[in-house]
Amino acid sequence: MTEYETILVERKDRVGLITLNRPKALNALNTQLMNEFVAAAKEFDRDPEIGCLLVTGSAKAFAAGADIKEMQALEFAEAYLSDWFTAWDELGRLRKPIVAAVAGYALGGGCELAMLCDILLAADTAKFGQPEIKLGVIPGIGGSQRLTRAIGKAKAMDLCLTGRMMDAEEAERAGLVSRVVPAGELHDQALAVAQTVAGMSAPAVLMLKESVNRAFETTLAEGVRFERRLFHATFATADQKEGMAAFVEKRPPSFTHR
Ligand code: CO8
Repeated sequence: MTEYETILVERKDRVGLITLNRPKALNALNTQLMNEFVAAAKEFDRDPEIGCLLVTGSAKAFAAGADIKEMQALEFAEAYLSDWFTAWDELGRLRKPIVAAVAGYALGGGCELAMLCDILLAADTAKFGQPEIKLGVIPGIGGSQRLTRAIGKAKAMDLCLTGRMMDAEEAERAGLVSRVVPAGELHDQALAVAQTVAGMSAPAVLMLKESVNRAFETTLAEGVRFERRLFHATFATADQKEGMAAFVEKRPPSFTHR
């Protein structure tokens, strides 16, 4: 497996684990980290032995945002012409589900990275925010869009315009995260969630992710039609036969991901 400097990469059965690893900078997302992260995530996405990705940081920070020291001297033309930080968009195009396990700070680009994932688990120490306004800029990796879709306009405006942080309990109440767990249990619980997903039929998992995401891109009628076509398509898989036979025979299914 490729060697990286800013992330740690491990396989845990069918789960591909990526740990952000710039502890001295609270996992600030610089260009190197972005390139390494996206490369590792794409490698897992292509790997037939991997069914789900898991992304995490440290106890103190998931990621404290894009690297301010790297951005400080950037000029408009340079940022615009290089389409700076565009590689993060590729993460949103991966087909396998990504679980984010967030402890500590998830700010700015860190919150945006978490929102690019599909299932968000938060430790009770997690703090989310889009503090870019305090630096004289605005979110740039989709924060103003994904946060608004996740928690609604009122709270998104409040968070983005004041730059305040929201704790894990508020994030769960607002619908940004699906579960809050004690910090000491975050890793095990997130891994268990990722392993559960990775153990499901891979074709069904990919169709499901695609179908849920379609809800953000289309009308209800079109979305339901899209889902129905994929539902019909699941009957072409061996896993549908196995899953339903296992239910009838009162045994656990053994999916072949075909
Ligand atoms: N960038 C660079 N370095 C950082 C960052 C960051 N975002 N966050 C923390 N660090 C560094 C600090 O500079 C410090 O380094 P050093 O020891 O060398 O001085 C080290 O990490 C530890 O940080 P602190 O001493 O500040 O730790 P505290 O516990 O006192 O505070 C905080 C923790 C509250 C998280 C604080 O560090 C902080 O406010 N960080 C900045 C948070 C922020 O503003 N994030 C948003 C960044 S902007 C952004 O993400 C825009 C994304 C859009 C990009 C779009 C591209 C197209």
